[in-house]
Amino acid sequence: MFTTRTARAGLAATAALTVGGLLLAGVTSEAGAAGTGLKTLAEAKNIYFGTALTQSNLSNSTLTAVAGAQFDMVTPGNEMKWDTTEPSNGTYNFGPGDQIVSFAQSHSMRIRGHNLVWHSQLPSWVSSLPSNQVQAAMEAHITTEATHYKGKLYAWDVVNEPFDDSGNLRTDAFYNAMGSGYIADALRTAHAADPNAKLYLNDYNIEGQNAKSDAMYQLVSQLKAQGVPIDGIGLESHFIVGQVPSSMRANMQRFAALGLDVAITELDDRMQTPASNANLAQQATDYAAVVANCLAVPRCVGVSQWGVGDADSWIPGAFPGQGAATMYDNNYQPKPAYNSTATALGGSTTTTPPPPPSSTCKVTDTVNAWNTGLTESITITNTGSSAISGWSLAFTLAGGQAITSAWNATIAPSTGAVTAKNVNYNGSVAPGASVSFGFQASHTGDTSTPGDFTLNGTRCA
Ligand code: 9MR
Repeated sequence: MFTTRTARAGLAATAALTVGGLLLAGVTSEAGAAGTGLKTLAEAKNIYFGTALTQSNLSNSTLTAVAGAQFDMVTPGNEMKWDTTEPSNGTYNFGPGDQIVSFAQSHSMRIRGHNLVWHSQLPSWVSSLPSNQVQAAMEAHITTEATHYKGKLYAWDVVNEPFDDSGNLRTDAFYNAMGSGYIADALRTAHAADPNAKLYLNDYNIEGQNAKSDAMYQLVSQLKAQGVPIDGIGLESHFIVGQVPSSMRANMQRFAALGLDVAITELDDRMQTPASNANLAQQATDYAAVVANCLAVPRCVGVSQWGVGDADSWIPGAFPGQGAATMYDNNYQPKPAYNSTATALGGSTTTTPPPPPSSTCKVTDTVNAWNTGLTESITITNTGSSAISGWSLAFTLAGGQAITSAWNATIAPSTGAVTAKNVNYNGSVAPGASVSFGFQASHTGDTSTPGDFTLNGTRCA
């Protein structure tokens, strides 16, 4: 099983390397570096972790810094769609898409082309064509765009969202002109233009097993049986918190069993805003579950989030009152879902351990307590190799303890986190030497001694 994905990843890497000799160095050094971020964790598992980027995103340096550091796959959010690339019949505009490609290449990221044929973001001239001209227009569009980007893309979403919410093929311009055969025709045309790009059908609400994913399964079964070039299925994965389908993994496995790659192409997980902590925690659980599903299915090639952070997500615009759907907040700070994703990818999110005790000081303390009071005697030993000239020892008293008097030191404040400082006659401590001081305190039952001591800013053993 593992071999399958390793092989897939290898093929994918080859595709990236053929983008140009320029990329070779970048990809190699990236893979070799002990980097951080989701992409590094994902690559160690032979998958990618991607994001969508739009042209306007590229002028936000905070966003692009996160994108470049965390993700190794880019899907253009809008820039390769028909309304941008061929706004009028035979007039092509690849400038915006080229900018995304350029950003991706300069950051050693691969690219999922999105998309060639879609009922939406389709210029009106296409749907206004006489139906006997639609096939030629579609084939010309696919051929011209896929040829323009030939060799630069890892994959193409050749047909996007072909099904309606009930699982019937949408009766769009393409279906109306050609029937269901437009899909095979689109795939064949794309394959002829860019034989090395992985060719996908991509849709939403096909993540779990349901009528719509059943319809997609039937369609791709037939396409495979007919020898139509199709390589993968994109599961968009626009989720609502707490609603990742329990059948998602089994659903992915059945597509994989047809000999297809599966990709999570547009992951986000929306909630009411402002986000509650409970929903952010559920979102973390959801993201981890999606990543785990991908890792569990050898033919799952990667996960892409739709956008970098909540500030650039499409959700608030499309679902008023909802948002917070990504791993990064409005300031591009990681959210709980980022940590759960990193953990699911095999990373560690344990907090930085405290520095090991210094070898330059050692503290012992003894306490003598009675029902309402205590005395404590503290000895500092200079275990370092240089003399201490003036000392300041910080420690925290147990709750309820209040210092009433001190000797051989001045201590302030009287409760909580306190600092004891030398008096004029005991500030110098030679290597190997010790100095002692003490205090009397009242207490309310907790007579424990401080756990940590910090001498002149350094923790002591
Ligand atoms: O993110 C895209 C957004 O900027 C556009 O306004 C929107 C128009 O439909 O399309 C968004 O991306 C869609 C993607 O292309 C296909 N799946 C659903 C995505 C969200 O609508």
